[in-house]
Amino acid sequence: SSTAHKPRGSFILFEGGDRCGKTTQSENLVKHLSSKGVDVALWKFPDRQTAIGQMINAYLQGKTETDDAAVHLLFSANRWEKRESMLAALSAGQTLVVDRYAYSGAAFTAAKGIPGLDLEWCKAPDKGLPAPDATIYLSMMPEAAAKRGGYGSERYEKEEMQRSVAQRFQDLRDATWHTLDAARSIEAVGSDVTRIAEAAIEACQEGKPLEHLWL
Ligand code: NYM
Repeated sequence: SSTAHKPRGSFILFEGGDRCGKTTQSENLVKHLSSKGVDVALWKFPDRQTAIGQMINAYLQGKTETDDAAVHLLFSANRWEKRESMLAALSAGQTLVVDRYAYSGAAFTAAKGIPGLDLEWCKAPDKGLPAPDATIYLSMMPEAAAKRGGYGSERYEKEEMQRSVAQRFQDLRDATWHTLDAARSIEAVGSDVTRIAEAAIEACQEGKPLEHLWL
């Protein structure tokens, strides 16, 4: 079209179990896109800087015990409190590369297997949040992930839990979803990531509207 309006940025999400390489891949993608002149920022959830994020951080580090439903709602609130600045960045034309989001929220809580906290319950508080344009799921067998220098010491970083999380992620697959075999080299995974991200950015430039989660 002939409008002078700047096209919106794209929302590119990385999801996966712990130690699947999300952080490396998201950082490499941001470096690559910046070098090509793309206006891009790296975001990460949980955002441990906010007051809510500090409560989440204490829980993950085992310093506090929080009811499972309550902590689930804190993770969700931590996304809602960032919603406005997320929408502002995207509409200003900035592409956001995001390390974890609502799919992690639903997968990790549902993986606990607590009666009542099923996948539908877990998805409910995130309904209406900005939806990603592309979700890059880095798939890796928990056994292989564990061999990558071992899991850390945070809550959930156990093979059994990770297997359950991987199953819940499968139930969350949608039209934005791209599964990559993350057991390959950083470079091999990275070239797939670049291709998916560039296609998502192009679609947004061509006017693809931003969608909302799980309505
Ligand atoms: N996590 C992350 C959740 O349980 N719910 C959520 O909504 C989100 C975003 O927190 N084990 C879990 C997944 C991870 C941990 O770890 C955050 P990291 O290493 O900062 O991505």
